[in-house]
Amino acid sequence: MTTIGLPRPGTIREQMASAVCEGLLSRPKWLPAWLFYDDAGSRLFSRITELPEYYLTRTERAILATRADEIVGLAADIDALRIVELGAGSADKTRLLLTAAVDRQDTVIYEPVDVSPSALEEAQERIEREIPGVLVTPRVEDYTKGLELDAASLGERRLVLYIGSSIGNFELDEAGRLLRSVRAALAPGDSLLLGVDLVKDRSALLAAYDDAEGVTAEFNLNLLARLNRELGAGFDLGAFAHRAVWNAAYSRIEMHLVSRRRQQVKIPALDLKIDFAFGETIHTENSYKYKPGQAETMLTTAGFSPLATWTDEDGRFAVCLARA
Ligand code: AVI
Repeated sequence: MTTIGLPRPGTIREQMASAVCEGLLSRPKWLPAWLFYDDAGSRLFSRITELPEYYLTRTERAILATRADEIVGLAADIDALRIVELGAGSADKTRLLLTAAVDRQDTVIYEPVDVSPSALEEAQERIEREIPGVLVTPRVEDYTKGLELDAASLGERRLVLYIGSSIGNFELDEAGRLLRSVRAALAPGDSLLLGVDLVKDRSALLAAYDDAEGVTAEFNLNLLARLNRELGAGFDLGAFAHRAVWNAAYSRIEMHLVSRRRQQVKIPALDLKIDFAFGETIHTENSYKYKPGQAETMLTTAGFSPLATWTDEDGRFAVCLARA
């Protein structure tokens, strides 16, 4: 199974078609997690981040709220800071760091990197309106295929943000490659801020990925709804159930869609008829949970020197700062 790695070149529809053929003709069946994030899926993910069970977002936010000045101070050391973010920046967490940078140096350049021009436009409009002193220079780029940054000006340090536990959706070898590509794009003295979710009590993990209101179930099932909308597939959403599993051996939460009955699903546009046995699953996502110290080891292997790690008092989430 590949994970979140974004589609290869070609239109999104072509990429979706090839991912669906590859994943649904495999045993076990799988679909890549990038398929979650159409407009409906992105809206559902925003709702997930506010759920009481989904501790990740609010825990990381609380760490950043307490530590933003310290992080910016360590990253900037002698020079002015330019902040790069992988992904188009969830408003309030990024805002904490940008505000700390503006307090320190009056103006700051913020470079969000994302494949979605509309997400970047929205981030630019919102951030420039809300935080005077921030100049947003968006970059449309798929950072999962290697990051390219212009050389920073003399006397300028870059701080790359990769927060939100996004790294957890990559297989460990893919995550290592991603960190190495970030390191390759940076100059010595630049830094990376990485947010990782930590291993914890199984019941807390399962609740975060199978909430009482059913928003995560809807998010998972939206993947099939998207295939119906965009490929004319014939999935009966009522015939599949959301399942979250804690795979302790791999230290990851897995999300699956379980066939509630024996059935055949037709996707005429792809000339596919997919048979499902009763209880057969489509594996849709992995979300790796790191052991304490694991992120720092991965950062070191990728060529960074870990500078500091901050966690909440229950040790649920870690934010690591490392220097290139
Ligand atoms: C985007 N990513 C960090 C989320 C996670 O927790 O792995 C995606 C998600 N899947 C289900 N809920 C949230």
